[in-house]
Amino acid sequence: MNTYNPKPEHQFTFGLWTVGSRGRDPFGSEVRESKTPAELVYLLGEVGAYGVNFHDNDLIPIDATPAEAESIKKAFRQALASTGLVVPMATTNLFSDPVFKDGAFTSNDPKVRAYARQKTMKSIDLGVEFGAKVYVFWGGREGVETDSSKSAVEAIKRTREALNFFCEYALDRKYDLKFALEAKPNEPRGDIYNPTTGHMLAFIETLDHPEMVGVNPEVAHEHMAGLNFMHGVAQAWEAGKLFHIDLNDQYPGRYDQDLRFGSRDLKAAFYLVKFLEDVKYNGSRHFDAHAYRTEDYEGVKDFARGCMRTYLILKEKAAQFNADAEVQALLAEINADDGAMAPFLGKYTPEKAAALKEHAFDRVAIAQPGRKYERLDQLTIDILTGTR
Ligand code: GCO
Ligand code: MN
Ligand code: MN
Repeated sequence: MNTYNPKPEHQFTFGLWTVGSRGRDPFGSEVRESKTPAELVYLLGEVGAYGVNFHDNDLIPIDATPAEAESIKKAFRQALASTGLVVPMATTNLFSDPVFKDGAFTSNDPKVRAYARQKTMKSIDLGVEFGAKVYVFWGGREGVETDSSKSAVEAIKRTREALNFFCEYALDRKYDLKFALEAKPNEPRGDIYNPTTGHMLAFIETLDHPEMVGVNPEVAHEHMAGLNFMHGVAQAWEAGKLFHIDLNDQYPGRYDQDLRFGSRDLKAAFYLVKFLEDVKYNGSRHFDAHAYRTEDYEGVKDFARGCMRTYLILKEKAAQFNADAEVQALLAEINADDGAMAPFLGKYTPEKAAALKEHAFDRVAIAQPGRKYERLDQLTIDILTGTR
């Protein structure tokens, strides 16, 4: 009997900002008391997480003195040692402070752009100090409310210049670090540049060191844009760019909800988990989600356990799908290939093109058979609902 207990090999991670969220929203203040980073590590240890990620200011407040910073780091390090949690990823908060109200790397003010680079370098140092191997860039404020204010082309150039700078910085410092770019279409800005994972993938190829840079796709962000998340993840994977992933859930067309993983679109979550497991994705499964505002910290633990449990349930369902004889027979039938078209497919040659142009296709006959996808989808639903 599978107990769906999280284990280190599952690489389940949470951000300090996720379980540490105090439930503030645009219409209401905090509902949960504040917890220190060390306390949050113990909470994550209790629910069975493997790792914890942080923004620089989740760990060390923006105006902490050097002495305060040292004592916070000491308590955090002790909590990591006693729980066995690791820090696989770190990132910079370039969105909360008023200085970033018009963005960081894309701000129209060069002082802000320079300060953002300074803050990011220090934050990279902090992440590396705790062992992070992946460094995420989420440009939450890199956008506009009015396109009168900023050149969209200039914004891309500024972002490129900043990322090239950090790649050189990491190389210079001999850091064992990869960068992962996280797209989001909007919120907190009216529109954010490079709004989807696909945009990010194209942008990465224009950098000086594209090999150091991949993506960190997030379920909610692609669902906000009305996209099929798994397809974006698959494209990133196929390009060798899936360096990290942010798991949560989201109703399309709504504000940024950060729901517990799998709690909204179970079927989409199933195809995603099945994809990650089928291709043997070997990175963190990071839950970038928040507990409902209705919860106390017991509810936060329920939320965190729920994210991991749903992932493991869906992983089991994916294995069941792969082992199901009827499903596999249907898939074999759907993908049947008698080799007759081999001379026409594959790479281009002038002879192949000429032969293909001459070939007579019986278009009407080819279109006749049904594809049996209704049956296949219902089998998937039966598996997912535990009916099969
Ligand atoms: C959001 C984002 C953030 C980032 C985080 C790490 O919608 O607020 O998903 O949670 O993932 O800043 O870069
Ligand atoms: Mn998000
Ligand atoms: Mn995220």
